[in-house]
Amino acid sequence: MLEEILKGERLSICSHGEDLDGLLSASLMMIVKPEGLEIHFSAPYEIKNSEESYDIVLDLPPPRGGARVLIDHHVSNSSALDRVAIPILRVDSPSTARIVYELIGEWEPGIERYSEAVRLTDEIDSGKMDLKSALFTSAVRKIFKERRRKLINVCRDILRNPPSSAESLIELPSIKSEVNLIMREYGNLIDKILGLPGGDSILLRIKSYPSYLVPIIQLVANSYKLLGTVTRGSDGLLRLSIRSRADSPLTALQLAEAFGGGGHEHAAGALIMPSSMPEVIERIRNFMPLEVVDL
Ligand SMILES: [Mn+2]
Repeated sequence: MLEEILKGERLSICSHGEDLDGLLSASLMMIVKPEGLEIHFSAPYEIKNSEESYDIVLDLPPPRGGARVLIDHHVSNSSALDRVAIPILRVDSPSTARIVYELIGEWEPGIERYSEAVRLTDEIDSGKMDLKSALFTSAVRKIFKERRRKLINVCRDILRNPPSSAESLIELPSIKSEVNLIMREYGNLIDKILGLPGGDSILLRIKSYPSYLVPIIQLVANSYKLLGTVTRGSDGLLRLSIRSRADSPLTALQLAEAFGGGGHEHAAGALIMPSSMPEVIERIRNFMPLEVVDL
């Protein structure tokens, strides 16, 4: 089926531009269709209300404008499938890249070269982050924010040197210089984050740092049952990003959905009005003690 659609002369693709899953998913499509592919990158909060339409949407909610094919693994996107002609939503898949890999593998055996990269993506997308993979993800978000078109270079690097470890991710040429910049400028913040003591739950309000550092800041998630980070977008709205552990009395998804957001059970997010912050704090405190820290 996907093979048939890929035979079209020109295809527009929109993939998640903020993480390895979206980038590897787009990269795998570039292998089976080296010509005639128009690749866009977006983020869930952005594409959700977009009137654009695409042939294939990867690892994102479908836009209002619709899509021919959606390939995704986010359970929260199951509510907008009426926007899609052919939805391929596998919520049990650890990554969207794995779904793409399996679909393409049906007729393209050469794809096996990327099996290790897909396994690495499974791990990272399921929340198994270490400092190196967090640095990679922060660098990707920095590029997404500052020079989005350059993400295609990261895809090319991934195809040239399929990464099999977090170490190899930060060695990709298009990523390495960004990681060095982040380390130089924000080394102190990184040390401070890694030194937080741990506890029930924590809400970090990030005011004086760029939001692309969130993946690094979220490294403390393992030390708390629930961790929320709040950043302010240029539109004045707050982006709440949540991680929860299996022992949390409130899951990330439950909290996100209470404020109109979505995602995975233990990794979710929502876009909220600044005036909703007290409500977020109160809702968490109904379940467990919460520490609020401004960074
Ligand atoms: Mn994903």
